[in-house]
Amino acid sequence: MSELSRKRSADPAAIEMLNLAERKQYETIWDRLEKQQPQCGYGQLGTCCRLCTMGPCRINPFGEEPTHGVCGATADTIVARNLARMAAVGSSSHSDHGRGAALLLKEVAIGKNKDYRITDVEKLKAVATRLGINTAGRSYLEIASDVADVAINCFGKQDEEPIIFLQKYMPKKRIERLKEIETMLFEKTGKKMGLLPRGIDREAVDILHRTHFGCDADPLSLMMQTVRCALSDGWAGSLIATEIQDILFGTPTIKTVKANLGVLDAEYVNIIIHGHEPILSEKVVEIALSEEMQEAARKVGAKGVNVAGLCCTGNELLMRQGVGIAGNELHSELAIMTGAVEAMVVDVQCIYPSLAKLSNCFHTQFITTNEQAAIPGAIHIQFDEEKANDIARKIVQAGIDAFPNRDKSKVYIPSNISNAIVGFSVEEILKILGGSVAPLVDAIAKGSIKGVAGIVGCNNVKVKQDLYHQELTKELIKRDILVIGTGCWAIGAAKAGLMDISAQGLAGEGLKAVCKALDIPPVLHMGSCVDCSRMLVLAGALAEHLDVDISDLPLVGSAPEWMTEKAVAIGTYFVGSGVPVHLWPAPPILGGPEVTKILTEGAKELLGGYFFIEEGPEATAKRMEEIILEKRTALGI
Ligand code: XCC
Ligand code: SF4
Repeated sequence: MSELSRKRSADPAAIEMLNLAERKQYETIWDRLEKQQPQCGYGQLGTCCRLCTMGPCRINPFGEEPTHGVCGATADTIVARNLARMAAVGSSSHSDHGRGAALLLKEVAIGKNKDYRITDVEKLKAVATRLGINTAGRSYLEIASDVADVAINCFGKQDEEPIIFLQKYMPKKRIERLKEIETMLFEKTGKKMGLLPRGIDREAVDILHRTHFGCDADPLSLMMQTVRCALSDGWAGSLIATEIQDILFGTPTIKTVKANLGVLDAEYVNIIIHGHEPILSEKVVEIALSEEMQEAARKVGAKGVNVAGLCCTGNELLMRQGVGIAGNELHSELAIMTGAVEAMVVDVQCIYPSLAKLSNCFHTQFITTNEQAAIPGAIHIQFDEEKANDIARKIVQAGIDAFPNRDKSKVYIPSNISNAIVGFSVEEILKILGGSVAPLVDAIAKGSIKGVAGIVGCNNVKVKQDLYHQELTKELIKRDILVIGTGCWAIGAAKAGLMDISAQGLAGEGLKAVCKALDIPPVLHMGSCVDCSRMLVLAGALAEHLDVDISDLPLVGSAPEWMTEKAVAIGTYFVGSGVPVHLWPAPPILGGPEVTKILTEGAKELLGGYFFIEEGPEATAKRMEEIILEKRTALGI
């Protein structure tokens, strides 16, 4: 039986839990994938359409009939519309998260919300200054109110100007390049194809509109709007989430944390927070760790309350508060199966509906809190920022109340636990570099670091959990490529010990020397998925320092186990920002040869960033290194 588990995950803790699942007959996401076989080939190629009720239509991939949908749509039209919609959904998820942060900042600034406060005034002033907001002689609440207004305006403004956050954060050279492409495309085709986003909400709605029945059928124009929408996520929606969360909860600082299921403690009330928004999770941590709640836990026979994170809200907590992380996305069912989780508290995104049913096999309280992610079978405790303290108390109490119902005979916590050094916000990176990116640029110019690879994205049950993440990361650092990243990749890397200082030993000589001098691991945790914006800001700082475009830099991205629509948005905004991005598994575009060509070759020529597909960590690392060397040669280094 362990044979099967070993095929499913590279994480020893997961393998143990999968063995247990098999013994106890708990159904897992891996089992459900098997039941879905064979999966639809049209869907995999992207050539099925159900945008109207004359369909569903599908296109024969072998060039035989049917070659067109009922309305006459080609495979490329169908593929392009489907991909555009994926990016719109992904961008909207990140950006709506950013909106929540912006609205909360406003409420705090005007004194309407008393349950939250501004933690990082220095960051507030830095963001305000960058946005051109006057800070001299003003109270920090006045400044915060203005920052919130600028952010909120990015969502709903109706003029044609690029979004303010993008204007103030994206390097000038990239903005100019995007403008040039817009002009060039108009001159060449006579069609208006915009790349600079006007409003966050608008660009997603634009995609919904243009992919409605009987609108845009042109793959190129659909793909350009997809890039525009994704850019509104990277340089505004997600960036707003990151910047404002830093203001509210503090900019991450370097710290050592623990990762993997071993962070759960059998003697404590264990509360896992899963999802994405620190507005909920920060509060739950604050309340759970209060003396009042610790005492309440002791009263029911526990040693106290232990909080652990999962997925991206877990990343937010570990970056800012040093809270241990129980695992990445594929750990969410496994964590409940330990039988030691009193409450799994979730907000939005990446939460399997299956968790409700699985929780019923245990005493675990599966608590949903957000009206945008209600799950049948869960206990819903509606979260409300204005009553955050009271509601968080109720949530933590529900966990404590469940402790006496724990069935000790069902408890099994794998002992696996790794140390990880995390907290690499751009601010911290600059601090360790002595205040400017110059030392990093020098190390790259000298070749001790060949370039920088950003790895992001999910676990995908179709890929052996964490294997690609770990092996690719190791292959890259071995080649003297500094690896930075976010999301479930970061958790996978942390669990594998790749963010421990000892990982320096796995790096090539050049990278190792730099990491030793700076006392950092060769693999840097930059946060949650919305924090991919931190990587954009870092890339921007490098580009401005050298007075080049981002696309000139020896940077490359990868999402080697991706699965969500948010990952499509992230990949696309990196491409739109000039960074080549590797994807595995292949996105559902291969049924559209023209779309595939636009996103690979076409994008390379136009944007400098482009997608490429490669299978296997070694082949991918090799290709990523080649790209970096190509960029180095062009820079003359
Ligand atoms: Fe993917 Fe974001 Fe979700 Fe993990 S949590 S599964 S999007 S990597 Ni952000
Ligand atoms: Fe078929 Fe066209 Fe309707 Fe799509 S939009 S389902 S291709 S008729």
